[in-house]
Amino acid sequence: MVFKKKSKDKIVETIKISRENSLDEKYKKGLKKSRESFIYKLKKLVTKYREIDADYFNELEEILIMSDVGAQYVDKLIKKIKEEAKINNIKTPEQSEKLIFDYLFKNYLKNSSLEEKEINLSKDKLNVILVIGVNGVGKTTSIGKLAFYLKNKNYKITLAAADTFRAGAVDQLEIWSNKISIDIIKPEREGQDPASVVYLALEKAIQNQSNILIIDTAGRLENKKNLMLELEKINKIIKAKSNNANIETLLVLDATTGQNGIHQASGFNEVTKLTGIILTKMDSSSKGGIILSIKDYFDIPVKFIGLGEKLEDFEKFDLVKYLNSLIGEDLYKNE
Ligand SMILES: Nc1nc2c(ncn2[C@@H]2O[C@H](COP(=O)(O)OP(=O)(O)OP(=O)(O)O)[C@@H](O)[C@H]2O)c(=O)[nH]1
Ligand SMILES: [Mg+2]
Repeated sequence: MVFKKKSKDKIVETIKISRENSLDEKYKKGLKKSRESFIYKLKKLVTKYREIDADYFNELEEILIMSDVGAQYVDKLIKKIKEEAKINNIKTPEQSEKLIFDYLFKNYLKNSSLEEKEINLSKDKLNVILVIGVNGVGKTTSIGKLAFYLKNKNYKITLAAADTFRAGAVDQLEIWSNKISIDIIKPEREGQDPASVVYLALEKAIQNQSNILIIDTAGRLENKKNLMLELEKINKIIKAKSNNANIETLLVLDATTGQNGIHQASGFNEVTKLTGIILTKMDSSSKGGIILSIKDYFDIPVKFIGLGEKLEDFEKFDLVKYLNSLIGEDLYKNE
């Protein structure tokens, strides 16, 4: 049998397409619960209402709030849909649905492009990623996943175990570093000042020419004064020691905690400048709308999402894949 040799371009293209397909699948699987709660209910409105009347809008409001889109955002959205429906003479729930999706899409982007929402990493200088958030949201797990994700993109990574507060936290991060085979800087003694671990880790990351240093911190309930002091100290050291590094401060939020996440984001945002959010446990949540709500409220983009407990259940946040997965149709495309 004679096989026709595929051109290199064609093979590269095939690999690209299959990677994209598996990414789409990952999103669809991870957002299954949210999709079921959101779109199935929305579809019910289509059979229930012939026209978009006051009852329709009341039910729509309830569905959006139950999906954690957030009351303030839902208000804005419903007003906009009513306006647009009037202007464009839209009468049916089917037509209204498309207006809703388009509004969600456009409002997420507001004044910026899709690319601007990505993590800012340079290969020419050190990048420091500081990971913060309250207890148990998935900081340490996300750091393991993020390190794995970035290592696969050929970055050299060092981890800093600056959670010196909880017994076992350092070991937990070390397990990840062993699994992925990357360097980790640990405290020399229990209860050591986290800022001093950051100091050592920066030295080490510069010395071993890492591209990225990812810093794990202790989970805390927002005791603002202490938090502020500690983050201030850590930030000062990063600025002083890191030779003008790119600094990303990522807040980890647990999607299952719903609107409480907004409250947490607000607390941390007052204390330190957040550059992005890692939203974990999307697979366990049926309230995927939280992403839209956070973006609308703070204009802080979700940069990564956790889609399960495995190392590879973690992806860069992609608005198109997210909305398509939530809607259950490939309605939008990445240009
Ligand atoms: N299903 C699911 N579980 C997750 C995800 N991310 C984290 N978890 C789980 O959440 C739990 C807490 O994760 P940790 O990484 O220890 O959270 P943490 O924020 O570091 O916790 P503290 O250090 O105690 O503040 C673990 O059982 C993780 O497996 C996710 O995306 N999906
Ligand atoms: Mg932790």
